[in-house]
Amino acid sequence: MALERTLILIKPDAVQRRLIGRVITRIEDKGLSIIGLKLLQVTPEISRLHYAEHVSKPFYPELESFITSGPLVALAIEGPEAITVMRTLMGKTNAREAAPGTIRGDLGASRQMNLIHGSDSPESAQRELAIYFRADELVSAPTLLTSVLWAKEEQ
Ligand code: IDP
Ligand code: MG
Repeated sequence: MALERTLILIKPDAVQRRLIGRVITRIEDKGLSIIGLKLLQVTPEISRLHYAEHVSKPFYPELESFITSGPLVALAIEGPEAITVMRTLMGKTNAREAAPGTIRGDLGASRQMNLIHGSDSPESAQRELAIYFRADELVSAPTLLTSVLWAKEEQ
């Protein structure tokens, strides 16, 4: 099973709503490791880099003004199949349609202000992590819990 890294953003709506702790708790509860963490203000330049696939879409101007509207928290998360595990934990893009039990499903009701970003593939994860973190800002340490969180072949 692949040990993966993924980029998570706790978006400005969640920061404004004082939900940083609750979102991080859900990630920690799942057993994933935080290997990088910072609070920052995204600039229009970073937004265009990050959302390169959406820049030409009609909703991009709104998305840029939302993602640059205030501080956000960037997290580098590591664990077995962390990319898919995080996408499942986040729920569907439109928080109104996201299942109860997911972060978006429980905490939001908007398609745009949907609290959290998570990379959608290994290629995106690598590309996006490099936007927010230098290699020396990531600290991956084995957790003592590994043997009680995952079977040998899952680690
Ligand atoms: P994802 O965040 O679930 O991967 P994407 O389709 O990659 O969803 O869209 C990126 C972000 O752009 C979404 O999380 C959401 O904040 C915003 N967004 C997506 N679709 C729309 C839309 O149709 N209108 C407004 N904002 C949107
Ligand atoms: Mg996406």
